[in-house]
Amino acid sequence: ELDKFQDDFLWGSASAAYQVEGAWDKDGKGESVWDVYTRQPGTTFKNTNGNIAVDHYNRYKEDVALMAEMGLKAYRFSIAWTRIYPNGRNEVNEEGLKFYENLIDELIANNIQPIITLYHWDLPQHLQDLYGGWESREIIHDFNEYCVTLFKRFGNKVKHWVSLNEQNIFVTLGYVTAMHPPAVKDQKRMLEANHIANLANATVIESFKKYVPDGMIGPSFAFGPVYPFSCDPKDVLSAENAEDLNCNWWLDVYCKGKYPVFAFKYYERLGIAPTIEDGDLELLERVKPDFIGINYYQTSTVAFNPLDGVGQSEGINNTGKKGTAKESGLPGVYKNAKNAHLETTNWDWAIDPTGLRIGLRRLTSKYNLPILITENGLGEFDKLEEDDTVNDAHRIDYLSAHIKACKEAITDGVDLLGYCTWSFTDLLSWLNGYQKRYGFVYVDRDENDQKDLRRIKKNSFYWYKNVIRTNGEE
Ligand code: BGP
Repeated sequence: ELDKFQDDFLWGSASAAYQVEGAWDKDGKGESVWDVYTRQPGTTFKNTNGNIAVDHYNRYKEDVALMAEMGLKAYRFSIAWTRIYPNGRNEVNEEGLKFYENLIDELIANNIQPIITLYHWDLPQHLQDLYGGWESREIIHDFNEYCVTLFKRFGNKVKHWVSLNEQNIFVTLGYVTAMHPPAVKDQKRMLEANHIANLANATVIESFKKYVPDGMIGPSFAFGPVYPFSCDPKDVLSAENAEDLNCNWWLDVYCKGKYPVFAFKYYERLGIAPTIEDGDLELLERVKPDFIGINYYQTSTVAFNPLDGVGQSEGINNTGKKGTAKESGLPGVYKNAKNAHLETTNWDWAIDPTGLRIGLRRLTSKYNLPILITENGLGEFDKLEEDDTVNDAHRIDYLSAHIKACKEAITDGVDLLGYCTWSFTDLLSWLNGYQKRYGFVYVDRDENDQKDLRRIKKNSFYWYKNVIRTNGEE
């Protein structure tokens, strides 16, 4: 017999500003690094960008009406820093604040709790140009000012906040694989920028407690629990390495204020460990999040990799053709391996609901904090039928299996606050354009043709509506 979801469980769905809003230059908005990056040909799939995205900026009322029809309890969205501070600092743009105020009020009027993400990758370009963005400690002050502006303005209405979305992804893709702006390949710079992001994260969490003492805040981490390829101790050790470098490197800092010993030593041996200044560790140890946010899509399986073995590659498939992800690894440390027990999506992401239960338990044993699933979902090609239906049974199967895993994890003792699917409407996938869809609501557009951006409810819309209505008992 499994435990029930708590009565105030946050059945939600999520998005991010750049991926849905469009209106990239409207009402005083400044340019973000993504506005600029996507203008360079070849940076994204078929050169798609978020200039119009799914036009949520102009259609937010229609979108919230659909959320209300579904009975959604929570909607996680991000605020574009460049709408609030067009240059990232100094001058506040009231029109930007007004847009989010209207959205928040619309959500609350429909009994939907807003969950605000403070940073979902759309850094003001001006700060990138001025001092190198995340590579300068000046950003700590600017990010904090921006956040405090939002805490003061919305803290009385909004109780759940996410500080940084997937710091592990934006620093790795930004500074190691060069697939996100600023598209640099330099591990040392990644580790420095990452340390500064840790300090910024802790600083805004500390501010939050002052301005919104009755709220909750935490970072969202892209969590891929690691499995050893086999029980060969060499594979098991490789999995320990990967877990330390790819998970604990962030989670230990967020939750314990410490870098994991093996990983730090490893970077020290390479001469690239981050520069720790006086007071840094005190700050990181002093500040704890109220919950851990996790974005869960898949587990990773790793095997032994000899010193002359496979090296770092982009390792991803952004074509939608199964089996095209490249091999990737760190020589002498680990390499990624295919898990024969798991099916994958067309983008080679392993489908693993049990991995979610395992991950939730690992986090609970290690950090013992409440957890909010801030993203989980299936990216697929969806087909709009002539009768205006979308049969996304594969998505229903995926989500339903993951919700069951949540229930099992709760029964195991995990303190789970809520579950946000990625995503509510279809939206822009950073590197995969518009063909990789995640929504409950189909949006009629493709890579370079906006068509009419019409919203059409997929079958999963009605299914999730019932999940919410029955509090997960369906
Ligand atoms: C997460 C991001 C989201 C979203 C999602 C799906 O990493 O936080 O913004 O994009 O992944 O990823 P993708 O669009 O690459 O399929």
